[in-house]
Amino acid sequence: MKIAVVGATGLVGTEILKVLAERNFPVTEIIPVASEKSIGKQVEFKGKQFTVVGYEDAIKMKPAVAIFSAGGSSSLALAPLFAEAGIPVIDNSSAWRMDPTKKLVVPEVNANVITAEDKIIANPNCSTIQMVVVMKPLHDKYKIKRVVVSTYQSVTGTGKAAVDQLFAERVGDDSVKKVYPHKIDLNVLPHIDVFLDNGYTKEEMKMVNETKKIMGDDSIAVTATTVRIPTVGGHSEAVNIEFENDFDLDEVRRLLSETEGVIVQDDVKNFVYPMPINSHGKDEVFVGRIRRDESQANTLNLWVVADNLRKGAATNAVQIAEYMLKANLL
Ligand code: 2RA
Repeated sequence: MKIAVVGATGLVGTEILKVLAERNFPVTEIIPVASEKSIGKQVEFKGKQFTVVGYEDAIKMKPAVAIFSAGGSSSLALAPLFAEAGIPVIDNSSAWRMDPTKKLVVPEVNANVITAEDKIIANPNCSTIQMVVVMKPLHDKYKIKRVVVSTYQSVTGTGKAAVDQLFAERVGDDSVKKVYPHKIDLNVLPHIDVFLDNGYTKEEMKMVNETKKIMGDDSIAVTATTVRIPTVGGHSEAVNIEFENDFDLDEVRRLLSETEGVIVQDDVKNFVYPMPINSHGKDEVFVGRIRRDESQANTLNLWVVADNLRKGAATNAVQIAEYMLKANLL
């Protein structure tokens, strides 16, 4: 089947191509789509070269699905054009996520909400995805009341220019464009995306609002502090979860280890816990430091790590396409 990747030359677009190839999605032809300046460039997929085209040509080529990672404004403008031509869109930007007419999907949690009427499906924010994959089995069993999350996010979440800034600072090169308002190497920025009137950042409010929508439960209280750290391998999160009901720690470990897409790494005696350096390039969500919060009843502490370009973006989008294919929706 023909697959269009819109934003094919960016960090996430490149990862989408890798994930499609690795997971053997039944691709007959890749249609790489990018902005004017990249049209005509070559993109490699499974050893073959494909030429980057503009969106109008891509629509004419009638792909079975278009996976978008081209930023919010491109998505707002272009996704409806694909959808109107009957091409389902899976969109990585924040443009459609909180639109009540659009589904926001993490396949392990709520793939079943997708119907044949859905022509634009939203992929959630990276930091939200890895958290809800772990929350879902625990919510089903013990009912979550409140989540307090602090994130430690990779510069890859900002894009290639941020990776360049980090490595340039590391070698004392001052010539690159700065994408953060401060130095990022040897530093920590309690600031991801723009600040809002309530004092939170947009990234923090994404974690609050998207979590409720994906879990289909507005009663779950969430508060977040999102932080950028000088790493590239993935996002890490300290997650504190208060349940309605008490839990058994061994059962929590068992539930998580039986959850699709989750790998438990929790053997502190041998210093085994998830780290972004190990999640890099992997599709799963890693969880460890599983322990009771001794300061409050029915409350659990977890450390959750995933490659934000993979499960946090490309892998999740490809998994949505896989689900749609299996459900005869493509
Ligand atoms: C970040 N959440 O890490 C963003 C990327 N979508 O900045």
